[in-house]
Amino acid sequence: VSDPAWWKEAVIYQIYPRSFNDTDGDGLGDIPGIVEKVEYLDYLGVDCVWLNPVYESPDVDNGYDVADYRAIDPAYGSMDDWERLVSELHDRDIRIVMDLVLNHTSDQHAWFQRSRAGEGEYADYYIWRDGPEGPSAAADETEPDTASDRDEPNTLRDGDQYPNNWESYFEGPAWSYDEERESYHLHLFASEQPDLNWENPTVREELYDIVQWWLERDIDGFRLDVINLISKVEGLPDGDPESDFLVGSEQFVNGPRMHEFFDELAAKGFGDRREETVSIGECSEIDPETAIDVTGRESNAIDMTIFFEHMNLDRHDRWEPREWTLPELKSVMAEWQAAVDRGAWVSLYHSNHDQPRGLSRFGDERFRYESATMLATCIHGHRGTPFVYQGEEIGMSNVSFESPTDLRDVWARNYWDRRREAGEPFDAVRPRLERFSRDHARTPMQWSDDEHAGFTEGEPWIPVADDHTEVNVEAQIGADRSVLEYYRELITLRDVDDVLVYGDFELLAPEHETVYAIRRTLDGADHELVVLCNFSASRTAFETPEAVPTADATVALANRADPPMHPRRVELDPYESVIYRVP
Ligand code: TEU
Repeated sequence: VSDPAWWKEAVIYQIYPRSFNDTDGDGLGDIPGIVEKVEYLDYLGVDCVWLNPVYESPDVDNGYDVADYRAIDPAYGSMDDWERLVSELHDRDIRIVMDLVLNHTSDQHAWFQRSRAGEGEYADYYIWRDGPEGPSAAADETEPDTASDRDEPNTLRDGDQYPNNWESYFEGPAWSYDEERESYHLHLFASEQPDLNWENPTVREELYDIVQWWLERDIDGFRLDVINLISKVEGLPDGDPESDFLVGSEQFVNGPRMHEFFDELAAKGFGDRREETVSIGECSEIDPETAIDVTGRESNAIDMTIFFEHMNLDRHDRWEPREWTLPELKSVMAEWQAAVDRGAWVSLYHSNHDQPRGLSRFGDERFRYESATMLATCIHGHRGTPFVYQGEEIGMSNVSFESPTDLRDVWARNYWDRRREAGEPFDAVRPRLERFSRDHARTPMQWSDDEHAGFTEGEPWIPVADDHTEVNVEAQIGADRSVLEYYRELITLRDVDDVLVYGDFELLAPEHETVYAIRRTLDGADHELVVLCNFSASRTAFETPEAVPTADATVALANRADPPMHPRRVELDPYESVIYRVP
C-alpha cells in the first residue's frame, strides 16, 4: 500500500457533546458524560473521535460561535475534564480531533467587542463596510437586519441597502448593521458569527497560535469548520443574483488566497506536528477538482475534505424537497471516488450534526435494521475515511416538529421566521422543516429505554425521540439484528482488510435503479471485494457483470442470516447488503 496513514485506516466517530450524555442533570451533555462513555466507544471499535466545539460560547449556533478558543465552556465542564477525556481516549488507543472554527467567531469574543469599538489594531480584525450611502445612511433605516425588513430569500432589496448582495447560509443578508461602530459587519452565518478578516496578517497569526496551543495539548488533529470560506475576493464584489447557491458564493467559496492561507496554516499552525496529525477540511460546495488540489498538494495542508454533493441530491435550493434517484447518488459518489484515485481523500458519511438522519433520508424507517446496516455497508464500501455520527450506529431516525417551539436550530428558526413574515402558516412550512432541519441530528443519544433515554436526569435541551423505548444502545448490545453489533463487525472488517481501506473503487451497474454495487481491488492483495446493497423495499434480482471475477467468493459480512452465497446472480431482500470476498 502506498502512502499509508492512520487517518485513512481509521473510523471516526463524531460526538455532538450537547446531545451525547449529561452527568450533571442540566439537560445538556457534558465532557464527564463523554468520559463515562469511552468504554462504549472502545466496544464499538472506533479509532478516533471528532468532538464538535466545546469552547466557551453563547451558543447561538451551538458552539460554532466561539467566544474564547482557549477555554472549555463551563456548561461542558472544565479543562481538567477535557484533559481526562483525552487521556482516557488515548489509553484505549482512540485518537481525538477538535473542531476548530477559524472563519468566524462569536460576537461575544473579546476581539469583536474591541473591533466594534474601533479599538486600535482590533478595528481591522473583522470585515466592516459602510452601506453604499455611507456610514450613517443605515441609521435612518428601521433595523435593516431584522427579519421584518428582509425580502424573499435570494432577492435582497435591490442590493443597495447593504455593502453588497451576499446572502448568509442562515437566511437573509450576510451583513448586519452594528449600532456601536455605525457600520456593517460581514457574517456568512448568523449575525452573531462575524467573519474574521483573514486578509489581516495579525488575525492569521492569532489563529495559528490557537492551532498550536491545542496541538500542544496532545490532540490528534482538527476538523476545520468551513475552511474553504476564509478567503474573500478583494473588494467584496456583488455576486451573481441568479446564482444557484447563495448569492455571492462565487466570491467566497474557494477564494483567491485559500491555498496560500492553507499553506501558511500548515507551516505556522500545525508546524512539526503536521505529519502525525490529521487535518479534516469541511469544505462547503467543494467540487472534486478543487478537492484534489486541496488535499493532493505538496504542501498538503488539508488531509481530507468533507464534501456535500450527495447531501444536496434530495433538495433544490436548501429547503425544497427534490426527488432523487439511486443512479444519481451513485454517479455523485463515483465522481468523488475518481477524485480519490487522483490524489484526493474524503470523509465518507451520510449523517452529521447538520443533516437530517441518513436512515430517514436514504434508508427506510420501516426497515430500520436492514436499511441502517445497508447504508453503513455502502458508505464503508467506498474509499475514504468512514465517519459515524452518534446515534447512527443504533439506527436513530428523524423526529417530528409539531410546533415552531420545537425548533432549536438557529438556521431552522431563521427560515421559519422568514416564511412566517412572508405569510406562510407553520403547517405549510412544516414539511420542509421536517425534511431538512438540523435538529433531527441533535436529539439526545438514546442509551436506554429510561425516561429521556438515559441521556439526562434533568429536562433535555431538545426533546428525546419517542422511539427511544425501542431504539437504544442497551437493547442492542449483544442482541440479534442489532445495528450496533453490525457496526462493530463492519469496523472490525476494516481493521483487518486493507482492500476495504485502500482498494480501488469501481462502480458496477451504474444505471441499476435499486442496487448499489461496488468492486474493490488492490494491487498485491490476495482477494477482491464485491459489495452489493439493495436500496429498495422490494426483493430485487441482480447479476454481477461477467467481467468481475466471482469464483470461490465467500461472504465476509451480510445483514441477514442467510445471504446468497455467491454474488454472480442474486436475489436481494429489502435493504439487504452483502460484502463478498473473492480470492
Ligand atoms: O457547517 C457549514 C454549513 O452550514 C454548510 O457547509 C452546510 O452544511 C452545507 O453547505 C449544506 O449544504 C458548519 C458547521 O458544521 C455548522 O454546524 C455550523 O453551523 C456552521 O459551519 C457555521 O459555523
